[in-house]
Parts: sequence; C-alpha cells; structure tokens
Amino acid sequence: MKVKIALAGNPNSGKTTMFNDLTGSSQYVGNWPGVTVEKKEGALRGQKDVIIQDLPGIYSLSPYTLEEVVARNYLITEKPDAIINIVDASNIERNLYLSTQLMELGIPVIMALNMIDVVRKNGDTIDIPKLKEQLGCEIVEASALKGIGTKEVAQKAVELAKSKVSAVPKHTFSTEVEDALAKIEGLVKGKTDSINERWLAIKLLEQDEKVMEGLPLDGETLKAVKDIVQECESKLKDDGESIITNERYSYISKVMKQAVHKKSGTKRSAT
Ligand code: BGO
Repeated sequence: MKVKIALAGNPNSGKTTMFNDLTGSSQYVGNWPGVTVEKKEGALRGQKDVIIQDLPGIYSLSPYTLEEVVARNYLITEKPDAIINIVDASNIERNLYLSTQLMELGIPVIMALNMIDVVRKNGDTIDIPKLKEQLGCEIVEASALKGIGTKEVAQKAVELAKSKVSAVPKHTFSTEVEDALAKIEGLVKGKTDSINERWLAIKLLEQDEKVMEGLPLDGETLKAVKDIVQECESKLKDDGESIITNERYSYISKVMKQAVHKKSGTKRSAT
C-alpha cells in the first residue's frame, strides 16, 4: 500500500528545496483540480511506495486564500498518513502559527526545522527537547539547502506514517474556550465524518463558513452551536475567530520564551 506524506509550510520556508531533495527527479507537476495552483508530487528517493505531496505555501489553514483552501481541503479530505511541516527556523515565531493548526488535524506531524544553518550562523539557539515538549511533535533540525537532516526527516516521517500515531497538541486554549469547544464537540460527535472533532469544534467556534457549508448538521444543532459561540464571545468580549487567533499567538509567544534564545537577547524573530 502507498504511504502518503504531505509537505506543508509557509512560503519561503524552503519547501521546494526540501521537496527536490526528498524526491530527486521523480516528480509529477500539474495543477490542483479546478484552480491554477501548482500541484507537485513525487516518490521519496529509493522508496517508490512513499508519495510526497507538496502543498501550496501557506501561513494559516484559514479559508481566505486559494492556497489555504487547496491545502486544507487536501489535508481534511485525503487524510495523508503524515505531514512534514517545514518551518523556517530563522523565522520560527511566524511559522509556528501554521504549525499549531496542522497539529490539531489529528494527523501525525513531524516538524523539519529548516534553515538551521542560518540560526547557527546568527548565533541563536533553539532548545529542541523543550520545543518538542511544548509542541508535542517530533522535531528534526535540517538544512534543505545543505542537505543536513533531510534523510532523517524522511525516515522519521515514514516511521510516523506507518505507526499512525497522531500528533497530540500540547496547546490548550483558555478555560472559557475549552469549555465552549467541549460543548461543541459533544453536540457534533458522531454527526459528521470530520477528520477530527476537536478541529471541527475550533472551526465552528471561528464560524468558518467554508467548513460549515458542507456539514450534514441539522438546524437545531447549528442553532445550539451558535448559542455556545455567542456565550463564549460575550464572556471574552471578542468574536470567535479573533479569540482563537489571539490565544494562538499568546501560546506561541510562551513557547518562544521557553525554547528560543536569540543572540540579540530579544527572543523574538523578525517578521
Ligand atoms: C533562494 N538554508 C538556507 N540557508 N537557505 C535555504 C534552506 C536552508 O536550509 N532551504 C531553502 N533555502 P524555497 P519555498 C535564493 O532561492 O525552497 C533557500 O517558497 C535566491 N534565489 O535556496 O524556494 C532557498 O518553496 C537568491 O533561496 O522555499 C531559497 O518554501 C539569493 O531559501 C529560499 C538567496 O526556498 C526559499 C536565496 C534566486
């Protein structure tokens, strides 16, 4: 049976360089169905049964750009066996925004901390055990440009895909949000074929229309969900989408303080 591994990351994180290193000359380039967004896939070097699917470069799994919609539709409908999340380690704070969302899908995730050569050259340090502990996924330091760590990324991704051990995000939202998510999960449990009920609950709290329009939920359930969302919004005095976004950023900021040390001492990456 073929193993499907998706390559996901921000634009300019080194995804193309990593994809070329992983697949060599075995590549197929086309377009995603119905859109003019390039679709590239290829077999992992020396392993014909492992297919690497390159996803468009994205900053988030929100529904606002064609690339985001293409990437997330692939992830939630094709359910690859694992995701390699390419992170530009020299811009880690910005990149982790997507990582936190990929981790919530319930698909095994391995993080390739790419551009580690740049981090080292800058004299910055990333505490990998701490970062693993904070994020809850496997992490490999890599430089796709210099061929460092890429074999390990591939090997670990295949192992993870075969073991089918899903990512278990360490991130929890505030008590108010977690309460709302638990109630929403309870309401939708078993009523959809969603990839992951927690992920769906987060999307419903955000009132993500693209996710909501395809759901087989009756009017009563949707009304009950809306009431929970409104209760949470009035408690936290903000809209659901902003609440989730802001809480993600504060979590990332905490992770940065714990695990990333910039030589300049600012502990924050340039954006
Ligand atoms: C140019 N380390 C370093 N130092 N650079 C890397 C690494 C790494 O690990 N990985 C990738 N790069 P893409 P997306 C470039 O193209 O793979 C570099 O968008 C240049 N080009 O070589 O394209 C990579 O697919 C002129 O750099 O990323 C590329 O995710 C001057 O990061 C860039 C300097 O990689 C983006 C760099 C004409």
